[in-house]
Amino acid sequence: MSQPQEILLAEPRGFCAGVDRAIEIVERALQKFGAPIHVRHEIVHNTYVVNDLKAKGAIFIEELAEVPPGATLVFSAHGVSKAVQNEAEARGFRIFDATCPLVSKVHVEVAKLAQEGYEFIMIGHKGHPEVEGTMGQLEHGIHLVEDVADVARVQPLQTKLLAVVTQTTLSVDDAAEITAAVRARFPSVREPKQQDICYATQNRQDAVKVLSAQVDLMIVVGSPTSSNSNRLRELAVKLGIPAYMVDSAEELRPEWFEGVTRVGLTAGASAPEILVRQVVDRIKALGAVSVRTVPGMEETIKFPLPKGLKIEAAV
Ligand code: 10G
Ligand code: SF4
Repeated sequence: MSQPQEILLAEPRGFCAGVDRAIEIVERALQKFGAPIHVRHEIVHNTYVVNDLKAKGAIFIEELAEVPPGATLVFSAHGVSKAVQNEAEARGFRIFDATCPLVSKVHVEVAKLAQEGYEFIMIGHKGHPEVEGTMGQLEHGIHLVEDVADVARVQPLQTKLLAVVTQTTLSVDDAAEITAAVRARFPSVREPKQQDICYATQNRQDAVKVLSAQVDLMIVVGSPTSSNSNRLRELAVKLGIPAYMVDSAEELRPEWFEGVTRVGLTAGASAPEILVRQVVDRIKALGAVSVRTVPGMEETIKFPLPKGLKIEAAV
């Protein structure tokens, strides 16, 4: 007789501090200024979150030309280039910047080192908005590498003042391997004091590593556009566990759970807990009998809201 099926929940999972803050910025802007609030790019890469904010009056756009004069505009958590920032200011919008402070920190570092004459090698995924935003802090001098093979091809103009920066949501292990290849080719390259991959990415990947040793299937809640969610699924697969990413409980397929005793469940940094709860209910309906959390790193970090959206002190 087969054993009863159990669900093991990863900890931490789901929303990070940057996502919490970004969503709160849009919600507070809606409360304070009324609908519509325009948001450049999906505030975070999650279908549920975007649809929920749309229902409350947010309008998501990619081009600033789509935003009417005088409108309130929010930049997504992934950050924007200097060109986008300058254009938005020139068009006179009321702007709230929901760029995660940990992404802004990378932007500041790039600007500071560029002043000192540095050129950059950026490790990241081509076309991702965070990569466009970070590379777009400078007009030139940032070279993108996506993998170890790219490191052999990259051609900086000089190698004396060269620094590495990375996207915040990369695979920690892949980034370490690519950084090692950069170091091998350019031994004097400057590396970030603390890696640019953020605490939330690191903690969610660490939790998947712990969970993968205990389960025979991994489900990741996240949208297809979410880089960090994709990395969680890939990591479980690399560790030898069949893994699927779902945007909602409806996407779960009964055949995935056949013969499975322990199901691991996690969620990307942009995936809300309500979806995790719905996935748990669906897996239970398919036959799982118990749920338990596998304890992991506790997260207490919280970022302040921008000026103008903080709750005003009562007078
Ligand atoms: O993982 P990515 O960068 O695709 O973004 P996300 O919206 O799915 O999750 C939150 C992470 C960021 C805002 C990037 S710093
Ligand atoms: Fe910020 Fe990290 Fe969350 Fe990105 S994944 S929004 S860098 S905390």
